[in-house]
Amino acid sequence: MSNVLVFGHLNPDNDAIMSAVVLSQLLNQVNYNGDTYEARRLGQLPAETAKLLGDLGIDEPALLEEIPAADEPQQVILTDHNEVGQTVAGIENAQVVGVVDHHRFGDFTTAAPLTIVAMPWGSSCTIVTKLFDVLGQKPTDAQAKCLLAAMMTDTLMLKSPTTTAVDRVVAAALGEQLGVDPVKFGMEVFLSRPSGSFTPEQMVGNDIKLFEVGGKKLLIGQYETVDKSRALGMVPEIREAMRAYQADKGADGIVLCVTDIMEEGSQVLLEGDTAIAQKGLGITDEAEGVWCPGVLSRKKQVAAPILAAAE
Ligand SMILES: [Mn+2]
Repeated sequence: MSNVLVFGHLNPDNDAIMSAVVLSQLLNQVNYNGDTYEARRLGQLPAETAKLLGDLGIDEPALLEEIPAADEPQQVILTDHNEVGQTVAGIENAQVVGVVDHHRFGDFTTAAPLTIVAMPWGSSCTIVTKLFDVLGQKPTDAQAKCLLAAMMTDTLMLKSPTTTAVDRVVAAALGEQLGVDPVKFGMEVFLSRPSGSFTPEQMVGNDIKLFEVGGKKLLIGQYETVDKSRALGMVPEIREAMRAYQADKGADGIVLCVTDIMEEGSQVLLEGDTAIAQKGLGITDEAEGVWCPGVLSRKKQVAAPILAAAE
């Protein structure tokens, strides 16, 4: 019997944490493979995640800083990510026994066979919800709340182009179980973020991922807000924070999308060597950033065209 650690990506968002928390609960309740499962986090909890877990009386997952080398490698399941640049330090010391993800696969290799559940749906929690069906279980109301909250933040209230028909059906079913309208429920989750108090450093580092593109290290961050005007009033400070973050991570360039959920678009700011990002997005590096209407999904509308431009 092994104790398997289950965790989402670095700089966790709501989907990264909730997918790990609820998947580990599900696997424990069916005694999957006869092993035990413990959720971990690879960074600070987003405010909305901390609030919902607190309201539901669910313990926050413990922080996992690194996986040390050991005779018997630590078994892990990755949720909401699979790329080495987005996972825990020391991942080479672990045995990845499973992946539950809705992202592209970049550099993923393993020595042993494993379970991969990957669907191009709007959130990893959509996949976790479907796994309840697969394993003959029904989510408790607390689990349904965690799953629906993550679905709504990851799909920006089902508005992001990453949203699929499956997400709509699953969100409606969870909403019906809970007796809530999914979009209204999602709006409450968004409003539990302290949007008025984000510092430029938090806007930059809150939700950012490292990509290897064309032989360079490119950071792509996203700050989601219901009102971009406050962020746009502090662009010089944000750009300074972007330069500091890029230097700290040793990256070549950094892209930050200030995404306005209500206006349905993103102001894109660039620092460092972002030639490939400019090519992929068809924009130039303007001091105030460039407004890209309709751009809500970092994965589909920002990372994907940048990665495609490098090919
Ligand atoms: Mn996700």
